[in-house]
Amino acid sequence: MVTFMIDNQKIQAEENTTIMEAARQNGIPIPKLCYLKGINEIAACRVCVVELEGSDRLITSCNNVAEEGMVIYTNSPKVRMDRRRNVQLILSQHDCQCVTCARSGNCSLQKIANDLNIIDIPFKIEIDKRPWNQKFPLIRNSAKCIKCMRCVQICEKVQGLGIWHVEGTGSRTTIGVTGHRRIEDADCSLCGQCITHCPVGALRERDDTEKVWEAIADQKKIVVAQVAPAVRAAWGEELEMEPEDATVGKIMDSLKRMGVDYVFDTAFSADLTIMEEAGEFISRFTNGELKSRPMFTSCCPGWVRFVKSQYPHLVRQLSTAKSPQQMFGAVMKTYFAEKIGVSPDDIYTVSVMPCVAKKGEREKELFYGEYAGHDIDAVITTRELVKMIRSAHICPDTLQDIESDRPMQSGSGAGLIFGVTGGVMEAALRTAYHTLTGENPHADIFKPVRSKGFDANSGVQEADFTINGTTLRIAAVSGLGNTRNLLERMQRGEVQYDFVEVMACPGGCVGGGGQPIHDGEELAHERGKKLYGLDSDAEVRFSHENEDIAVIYEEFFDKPLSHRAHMLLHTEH
Ligand code: HC1
Ligand code: SF4
Repeated sequence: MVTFMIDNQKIQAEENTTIMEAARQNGIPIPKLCYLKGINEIAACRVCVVELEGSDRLITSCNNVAEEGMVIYTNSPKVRMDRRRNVQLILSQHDCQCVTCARSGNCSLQKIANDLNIIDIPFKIEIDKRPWNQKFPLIRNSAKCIKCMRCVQICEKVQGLGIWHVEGTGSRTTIGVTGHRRIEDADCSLCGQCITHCPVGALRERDDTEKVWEAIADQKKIVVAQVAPAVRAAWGEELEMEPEDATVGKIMDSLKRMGVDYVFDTAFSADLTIMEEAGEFISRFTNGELKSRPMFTSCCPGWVRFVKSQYPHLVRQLSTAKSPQQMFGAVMKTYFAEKIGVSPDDIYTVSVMPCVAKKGEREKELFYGEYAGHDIDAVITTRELVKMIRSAHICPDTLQDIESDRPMQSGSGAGLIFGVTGGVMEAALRTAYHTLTGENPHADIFKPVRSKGFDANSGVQEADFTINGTTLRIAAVSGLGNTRNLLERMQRGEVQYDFVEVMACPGGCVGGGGQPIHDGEELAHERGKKLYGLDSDAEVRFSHENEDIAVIYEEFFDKPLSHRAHMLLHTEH
């Protein structure tokens, strides 16, 4: 332990604790912009400066450790002057048009500038405005970039891709796409982690809300929406709702009030995915095709983009089952269109997802009879959903819990846990067990694949399960850096698996790149617990026991892996 003073308060901390962390533990917040624990501790912004008695120069608190006998001031006149000047310098290179910024009201720079009462910028304004492909799902606005390096570090250290790099030096330092490529030619997985870790509005998703409003206003279109599992675990955060109040039923109500005609829960099509994927796994596992082991899940489009660019030889090992988003779109434009007696062309499908890569996934085509189009017409993120609720002037307090529409109404607990790392695997094993043994396991026996907590560097869960005398070797991994490590270990022959689940975002979809942003605070684990709670309270916890799934097979698909199922529910990657 070391003992020292911060702001005239005697403090004790473990050795090697940074000044910032020791202050935080004692209720003394030190402002920061670039710092991200364990990922970005480079003091690029110099907002966290503090004064050390006996030293002429101010020091940064994020990367200097507290030492015995230090006397530190976090808010002395010298500190305040320097901190203000540092923020003013950052503002002199920042497009300060806050009212039209996607992050207005949730911007760390706006907050610190306000906190420090900065009302003028006494420096020459120099904004770096570069062109960007506005059609790409990930949008970068160089004029807002504060060169904090968080995007560079997250993409490199956590996602193992290194799409961003530093260009230039001194006041001309900026961030660009590595290799001076265009973003569409880089290997961006569209995981969106650089967006959720950006402290300002330099990175965001492409806004697709106007497309949805236009479809709603179009009298000829029947707008049919689906809501992903992980959205319910996070949407209330930005609306300051209590977690227990922010139910999926209220999302359904908000969509209906905006003018959406039909609303559905993606948990239904997650169950459909399980029926197809568990069937596919058992067939691949039992036909002795050793070369195609392990089979990889394919419902996460960030992972699919990653494997295609980084490990193309593994693409054939992806499950051919479409993701729940795409399956639901296909079902809405065929089975559902027939049910309500309209043509697929009249249906406009919208999905509400915690994800940016889903905007890329929707570009895949769907052909059905005369129809040539897409499973999904528009994808909005959880953040865009909240913006639509706000722009429709809907007061969250007035929302009611309403059910999703019929006939694809119910989703099982297994479908709900798709939104958290390990959940797809658990759901698939529950149904595979039933297929192999003819009976249900206890719903929680595959719990070992659940993540124990959020840690960007330990996102792999491994387990062996013996069913009917056959042992299955399973892994579930989240975060693309962790995924790369796992694939390398597999290629070196250090580990062998039969079935592997991969989610691009740390923690799974609950930590998705389209979820509400809390300035680098990781909420994936907390949100995941909410989905596990919904699963354990669910009446139906097995995809194969979902009665609406039984009906759709009976009326339309016949059985898993049938010809029609292959046409509509499977894809080539
Ligand atoms: Fe996901 Fe999925 S779980 S990928 O995270 O398989 O986005 O929630 O909708 O499609 O169900 C996301 C979540 C989501 C799909 C499902
Ligand atoms: Fe990297 Fe993901 Fe951002 Fe793409 S979206 S640049 S892969 S962090």
